[in-house]
Amino acid sequence: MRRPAASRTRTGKGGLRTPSPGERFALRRERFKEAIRDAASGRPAMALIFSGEDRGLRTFSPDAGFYYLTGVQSPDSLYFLAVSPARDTEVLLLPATDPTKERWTGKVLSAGSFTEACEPDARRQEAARLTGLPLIGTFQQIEEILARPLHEAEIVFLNLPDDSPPGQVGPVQHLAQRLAASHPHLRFYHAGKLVAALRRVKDPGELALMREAMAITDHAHEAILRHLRPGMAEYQVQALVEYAFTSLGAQSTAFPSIVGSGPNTCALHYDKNRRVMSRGDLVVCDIGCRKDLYCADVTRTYPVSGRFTRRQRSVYDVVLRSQEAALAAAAPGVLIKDVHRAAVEVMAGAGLAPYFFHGTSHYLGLEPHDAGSNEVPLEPGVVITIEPGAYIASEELGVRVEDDVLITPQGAERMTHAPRDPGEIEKALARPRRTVIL
Ligand SMILES: [Mn+2]
Repeated sequence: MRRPAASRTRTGKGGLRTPSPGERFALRRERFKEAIRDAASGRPAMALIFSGEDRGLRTFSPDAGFYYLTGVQSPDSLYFLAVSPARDTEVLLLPATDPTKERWTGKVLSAGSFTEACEPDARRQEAARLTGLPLIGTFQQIEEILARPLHEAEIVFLNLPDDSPPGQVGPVQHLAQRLAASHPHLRFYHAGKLVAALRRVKDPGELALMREAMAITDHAHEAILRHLRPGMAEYQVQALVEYAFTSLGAQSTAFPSIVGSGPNTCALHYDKNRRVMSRGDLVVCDIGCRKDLYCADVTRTYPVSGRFTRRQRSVYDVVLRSQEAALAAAAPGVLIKDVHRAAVEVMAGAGLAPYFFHGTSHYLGLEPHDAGSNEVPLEPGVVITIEPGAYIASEELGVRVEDDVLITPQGAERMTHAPRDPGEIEKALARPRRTVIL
């Protein structure tokens, strides 16, 4: 059994206080260390978790597992862990501090150095404080750091990317191949699943950030309801949504905004957003922002004219009932496929099962489709989406309704609140609609 994620640290006086960032990440690493020890069954093992490479002008985002364990967003960094019966070693390697580069790209968390008195300088101290990791070096020291543990270790866990294109060997695979050639006794395993299992249950700090991302995404939906009108282009809705995200303090979108109207309501991942909408269309708006790396993901389907047609409303009602059934099914001990079954049953009862051809839920967190196994029962602290849909292409009629849901000890809590009741949507759209003037 997993221990519940700790939210507070006991103080000396027996009181409770919110943990510092360093403590929060140290706690996650303790659980990771236990997972590595379990997986290695007592044999000496190492884990190498890389942040990923900086690719020049493209915006860098760190490997989610690396960020989860360290809180570091710098490229070219490594969290190194060696466990053996004798001792554990943890080292954080960061990019060397490079003031010349920082003139172009700004400050990043970097390794710093030592003062003349041989003490860690301010940059190194800052890195240690934010991560809770006292041993810090530069990424160039990787060979030196690995030398001794490599003699002892029998098993190596690496965060190999899951989705690297076939045939393409990235730097992590390259390192693995090199180590395998020079140390043939080593056995290599993927660290991703171990970190994913930890990431599945969110701690209170993570939930707080997700609630912020969700509140901002709800606001963006309300902004759509104030502006949606025939003649508006899908990309204008997208612009409005992304303006709301940024102006409300989100750093970015969590995924490309999907604004699909008319025939595009039936394209699940449509993100071209080029069509001009007309009276009579539905528009599926599947949007989400990111707050401090944590994601929201909320879908609503609106009638562009302000009123659902009788047929649109009947399909919408079924999708909403299907979502309610799935929400009622979501609880600790239940599998994601059971939540899906509850949604499908309602669709099937209305003859819409053939038009619902995707899963009902995915995990949500540091990634919009977050890590975690679907074979493990839901438990308190897990966040999933519940998003049934019906897509009748011959009628250009697609409906999806998606909310973000926290599993609680009692069942499930809907965390997102943008209007989804059809009457409420029509009422909101009956107000005079604003025009965005630039
Ligand atoms: Mn989703």
